[in-house]
Amino acid sequence: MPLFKKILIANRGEIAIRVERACRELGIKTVAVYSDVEKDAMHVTMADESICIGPARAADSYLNIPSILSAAEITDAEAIHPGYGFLSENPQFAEACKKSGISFIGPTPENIRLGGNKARAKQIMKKHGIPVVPGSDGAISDKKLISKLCSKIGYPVILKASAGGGGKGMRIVYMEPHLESALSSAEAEAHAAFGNGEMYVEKYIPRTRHIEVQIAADNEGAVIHLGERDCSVQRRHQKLIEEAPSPAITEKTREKLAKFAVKAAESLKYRNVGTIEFILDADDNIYFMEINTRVQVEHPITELITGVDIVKEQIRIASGLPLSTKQKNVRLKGHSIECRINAEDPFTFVPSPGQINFLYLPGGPGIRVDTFIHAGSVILPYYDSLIAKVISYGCNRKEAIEKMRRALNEFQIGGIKTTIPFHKTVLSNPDFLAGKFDTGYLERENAADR
Ligand code: MV4
Repeated sequence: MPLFKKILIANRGEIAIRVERACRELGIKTVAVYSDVEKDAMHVTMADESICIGPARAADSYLNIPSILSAAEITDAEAIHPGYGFLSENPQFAEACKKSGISFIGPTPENIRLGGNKARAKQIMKKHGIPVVPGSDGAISDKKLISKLCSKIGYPVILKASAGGGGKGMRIVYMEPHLESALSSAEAEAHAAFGNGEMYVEKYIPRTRHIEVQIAADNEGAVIHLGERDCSVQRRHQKLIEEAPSPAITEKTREKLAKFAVKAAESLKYRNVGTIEFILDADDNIYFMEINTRVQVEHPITELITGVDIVKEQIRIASGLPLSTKQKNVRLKGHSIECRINAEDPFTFVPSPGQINFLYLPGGPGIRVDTFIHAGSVILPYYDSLIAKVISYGCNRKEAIEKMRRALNEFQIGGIKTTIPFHKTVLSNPDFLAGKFDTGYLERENAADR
C-alpha cells in the first residue's frame, strides 16, 4: 500500500510545520491552510501549496469543517492531518472526512468519541482490569445517589465532567455541606464549555503525578508503547515542562504503566497513535485517567528517547502501512526534557501578543527547537500563546537539564514577554533537580513566594 501523495494540514503554528517536515521526508506534498491574518505565517511559507479558509477567529477558519473539507477537495489532498487542538479530537470531523473520501490521519471516529467520554472510557478500562480511582460506575446524575456515594467513598471527592478537559467542570469537594453547590456549578460550567453537563465522581487523590504512555497501533491490530512522559509540572491544567522517562518511578512501575497502556489500546481496538494518561499517588499506585486521541504537544521528548518519528508513524498507519518497528526493537535511551515557551508574562502568565523584533534561537548538541517564529513575526491574540518548544536530549537527566539551562540562556527574543524566565527558575529549583514534584508543585511554590 503506497503512502499518500498529498496531505492537507488542518492546523497552524509549530505543529503544522512539524507535520510538513514529516511529509517532506516521506516525499509527500503538503497543503497549508490559513486564516485571513496568517497568509504570511511560516507554516504557509514552508508548505508546497496553501489555501485561505476564512477569517481570523478560529471558529470561522481552523475550526470550520466545511471550509477545510472544501480546501482538501480543491487542492486534491487525499488525507488531512489535524495536528493537536482545533478539530483533532472532533469525531464529527473524522466522520465527515470519511464521508468525503478523505483519510483522517488519526484514530477511528469511535476511538475519538470514547476519548471524549471520560466516564464511559473509565468504565470500559475498569471492565478490562485496568486500575481506576474508586468512584461512580460511569456517569451519575441523581443528587441523592451522588451524596450517598460520596459519603461511602469518603471525602475529599472530585467531581468531573464526562466531556471534560483542561480542568473545566472539575471540583474538589472537601466536605458534604459543599457538595450541592459544587455539583451545580460544575454542571453549569461543563454545560457552557462542552454543551454537556454529564458528571462522574471519584475519590480525590492528593499529591498526584501526571504520567502518560505513548502508544501506536496499526490496522492489523499490532500495538506498541514508546515509554512514558512525566507531565507533572503544570499550572492550571496547562503543562509547562515535560520529561521522559519519568524521574520518579521504579522500573517495576514503568513496566506496569506500559502493560496497562498496551492493554487499554488493544481492548479498545485503537488505531494510530495515542496517549493513555494515568495519575500516580504518593505510594506509586497507578490509576487510569483519560485517553488522548491526538499527537500531543510533548511528543518530541518521546521521539528523542526512542528514535521513532511519531508523526511519520501516524501518516504510515493512516495510509494502511504496518508499524515501522516492533516492541522488541524499541529501546528507551537517555533523557529528554521539553520547556514550552509561551508569549506570556513569566510571573502572571497573562498573554503577551505583539511583534518579535529580535530573535536568536538556541541550538548545538542535544537541543531541538520546534517553532514557527522569526524576527519580525507577529504573535496574534486570536490563537494559543505557545511560540516555541525547546527540547533537550542527554545521556541522563543531569545532562538533559544542563543542556536545557544552556539553551534557555542562549534564547534571545525581543519585543514580547515569554515564559523563559519561569523555566530558568524551575530548572534551578532543588526540588525539581531532585525529581521531587507533583501536580500541586507550582501552586505550592507560588504560595511560598507570597
Ligand atoms: C484527579 C486528581 C486527583 N484525584 N483525579 C486533572 C485533569 C485530568 N486529566 C485529571 N486531573 C486530576 N484528576 C482524582 N481522583 C488530580 C488531577 C489533577 C489536578 C487536580 C486539581 C488541580 C490540579 C491538577 C493537576 C493535575 C491533575
